[in-house]
Amino acid sequence: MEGRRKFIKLSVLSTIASLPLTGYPKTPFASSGNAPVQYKPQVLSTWNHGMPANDKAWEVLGSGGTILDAVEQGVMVTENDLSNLSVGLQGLPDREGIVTLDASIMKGDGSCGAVAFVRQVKHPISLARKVMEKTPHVMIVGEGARQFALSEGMPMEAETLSPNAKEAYDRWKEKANYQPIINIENHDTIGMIGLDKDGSMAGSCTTSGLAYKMHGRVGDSPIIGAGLFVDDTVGAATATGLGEEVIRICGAFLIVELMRQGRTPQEACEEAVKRAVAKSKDLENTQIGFLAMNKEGSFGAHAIRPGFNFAQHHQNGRKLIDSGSWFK
Ligand code: SD4
Repeated sequence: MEGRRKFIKLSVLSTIASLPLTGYPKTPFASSGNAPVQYKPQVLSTWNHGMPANDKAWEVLGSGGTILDAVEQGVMVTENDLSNLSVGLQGLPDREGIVTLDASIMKGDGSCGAVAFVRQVKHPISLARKVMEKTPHVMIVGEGARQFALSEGMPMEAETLSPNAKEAYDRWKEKANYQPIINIENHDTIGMIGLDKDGSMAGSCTTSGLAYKMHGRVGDSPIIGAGLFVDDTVGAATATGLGEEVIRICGAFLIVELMRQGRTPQEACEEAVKRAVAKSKDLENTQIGFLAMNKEGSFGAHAIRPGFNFAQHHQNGRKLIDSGSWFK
């Protein structure tokens, strides 16, 4: 069991491809202890690909959309991005060469929906929203989720790997051993959390999950409380990185509960990272990044190791910010 777990960690960490670097302004993150900065409305997203996703979310908010519309349509940009190998149908497949997607969406009033282990669905985030709005359930998985998407007339795609994913998968199949690349940078799950001018919050999280995972593996991203949690009486949090380690500590829920008890978003993210570090079975090969915002519009982020960043959009601008980390 331990061997298999390690294999999965090593295989994903070794095979994630980079997005092209862009010319976004970069800002080192002010860690806890600094005076809190607050923005309302505000949209935050994980990684570089959060910049175009935030742009879309902002546009949706500006044209009268709700914060839920904004976080859905924002991450759809990433789901559509053919250069992205970790979100959407163009992402890296599992060990059998099959792309399976996970996504969740949540409103600050506790409404939520999720899909996991779903194939062929172009926009899993929209399917998660349909689960939330059109069914009595929170999560639908696998073939049932695919059937639901078909019955809703959602866009579907044939099950062929994108050229980039196929090339990476073919390369992966040639080797039995992988060297981990510990410093995961700019190429991961997108988690987005947003706050509108009236204080309503929503979040979304969508991913193709760990590359070369076992068929049927589900990560933290579609699990409410692990990869995403939103309570607009307190705040919102999302996670990226090795899902098994996030699920173990109920990462996003933990951060929101810590904020409820009075921690700042930054302090809450740092505490969650500490918990993950304490529980980790293989710290040297693990990366997790957390991103949080409270209902006042203060924000925070923290990761196990350097390399995690997040995109921020508010009325005074848009930027990419480097997160602090437990390992320096
Ligand atoms: C998962 N947290 O499936 C997601 C994917 C990710 O680095 O963020 N991978 O575990």
